Amino acid sequence: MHGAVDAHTLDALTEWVETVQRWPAGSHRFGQYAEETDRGPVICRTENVSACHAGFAKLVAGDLAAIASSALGAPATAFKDKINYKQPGGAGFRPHQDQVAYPGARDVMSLLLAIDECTVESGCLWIAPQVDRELAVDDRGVVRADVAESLEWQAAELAPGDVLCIPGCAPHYSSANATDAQRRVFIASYSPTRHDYTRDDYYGARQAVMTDATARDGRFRISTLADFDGVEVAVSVAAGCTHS
Ligand SMILES: O=C(O)CCC(=O)C(=O)O
Repeated sequence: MHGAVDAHTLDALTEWVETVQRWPAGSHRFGQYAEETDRGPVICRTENVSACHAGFAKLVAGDLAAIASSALGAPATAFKDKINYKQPGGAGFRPHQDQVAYPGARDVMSLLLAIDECTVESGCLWIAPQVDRELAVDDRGVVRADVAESLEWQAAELAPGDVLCIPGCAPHYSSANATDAQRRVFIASYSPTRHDYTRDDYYGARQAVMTDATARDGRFRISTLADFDGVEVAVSVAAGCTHS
């Protein structure tokens, strides 16, 4: 969807992202993650942004909820959101399905809002929109390589302010950012309001699944699945948020 947010909102959004991006790694209790790149450690993701930022909270409950409701054909409620920064040299994500990644959620629709230009070179999303069922996964929880190779992938190049709707079963992946510019996106995930699946449901389950999975395989993860290809910058996380 081109120009899903107007120029005024896009300007505000860029300012909000820059504020959140300055939060130190480990300072946000839901996750302010950093990765190692050739240029040094950089912030790669903020999880549950709207929990601590009124501007993002309004966008998630307002304009983006209207788009999600229309895509789902039913009133939609957000249960998750995040910023992926993909700074120059920042890593990509292996093929995965959101429906598999979000414990207990049904009929998921994620909305990816481009903050910067997303091109093949900067690591835009690649999506196989025709898939409507859960696919076989490997020990990381991502789509098995042979299955991923058999799919027809489309590059979703986006301009700032564009929104890509990602149905829960649509596999997607992205490559590393090979440019000198940031490729930041805001992603909010919804399910039909009638399912009564809440932000507390999701974030409670997420923490438990991630703790168990990392205890089992020792892998760095910023998601329930080990889909992120980045290299960890280990930080200690306080029980409560310490960013301002
Ligand atoms: O930001 C990206 O390139 C990948 C987004 C995604 O699929 C995810 O965060 O799970």
